[in-house]
Amino acid sequence: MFRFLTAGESHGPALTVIVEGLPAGLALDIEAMNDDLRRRQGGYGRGGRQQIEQDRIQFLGGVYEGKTIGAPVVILIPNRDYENWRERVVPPWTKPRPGHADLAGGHKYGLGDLRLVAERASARETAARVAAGALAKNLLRAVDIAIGSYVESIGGVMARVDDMPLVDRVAAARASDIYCPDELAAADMRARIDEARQVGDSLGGTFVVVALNVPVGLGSHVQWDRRLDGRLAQAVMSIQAVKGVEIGPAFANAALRGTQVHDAIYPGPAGPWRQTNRAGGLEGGMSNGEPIVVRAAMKPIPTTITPIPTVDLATGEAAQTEYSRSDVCAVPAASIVGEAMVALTLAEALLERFGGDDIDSLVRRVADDRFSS
Ligand code: EPS
Repeated sequence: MFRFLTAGESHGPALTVIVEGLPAGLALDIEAMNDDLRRRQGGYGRGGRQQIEQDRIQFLGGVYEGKTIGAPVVILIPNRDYENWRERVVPPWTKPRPGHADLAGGHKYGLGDLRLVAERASARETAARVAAGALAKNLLRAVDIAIGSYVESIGGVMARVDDMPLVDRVAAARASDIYCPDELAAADMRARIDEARQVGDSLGGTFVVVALNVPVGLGSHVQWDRRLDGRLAQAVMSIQAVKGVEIGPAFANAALRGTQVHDAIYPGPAGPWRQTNRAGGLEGGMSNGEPIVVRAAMKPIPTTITPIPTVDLATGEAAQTEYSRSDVCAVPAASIVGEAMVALTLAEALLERFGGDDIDSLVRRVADDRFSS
């Protein structure tokens, strides 16, 4: 069984994650893992907090001489900002920010100080998810599965990438400070973010995660909770501020006829072959061998300099939200979290299908399956 759990608060001593179920003997590319953490911290539109943090992987267990040993892997990411906050006396937060977890979380857990809700709801937690996802990517790389992402839109500015192959989109996004493969659109996105910063507002957008060379048959059609499209949607939807998830061009497909949507199958030298991928790599809740394409919509960050009407829960009176430091736009960062959540979901599905307590037997089984498909 492959599973992971994160713990830690945004301004607590550290974030941590335990990942269980990775096969033994998996070599870990620590530089690539730290690079994912660095990419998550970056992206045009971030606020002051990222000047303070410098996230790096620290292993506390499960790894020996750069390889997994089959035991749970424990990763620690210290919060540098902890030192700045531990002595600070902060009055209780009683004005819930619309769009944040504050109102429902305070009610549910009986916490009068809404900061205690926000501390865990904060997207700072995604550093731990990206660390876990980076671990999963080592497993996926061992069987030649590649994960990438790109920012597709910010604040209504859309990238035009239809003519660009997926691999080029992902490569161009890596070279961009806003993780967008279309340079013209990227310039407009930056301008939109600058403008939002100036007027004290925030922006959302969409990003796309792709998985290439995924073996056929991950997930299953036989039971609802084994369907890989549903599992991917849940994993990506669970990212803070994500409110929509789409597999392939699903919403556009809904307006077309069946013969315009379904990807015709042709005989090819390496087995059945397709010219199109409007299914986004998933049919019947299973991977079909085409690239998996998952799109996510992120709402604008709920912490805005411009106040939003709310209620002061201490008095029951009408009030305005109070600003606390935040990002203007975190869509680029969220795209890296999206990669992590897709990697973790695929790692789980891969291990379900091919098993393997050690990496060599897993790699052999995947290779045999690809050969016979
Ligand atoms: C966040 C608020 C900001 C973000 C934070 C998410 O943090 P702070 O309150 O310390 O300024 O920068 O994201 C991170 C710290 C991170 O590493 O991604 C929130 O309220 O969700």
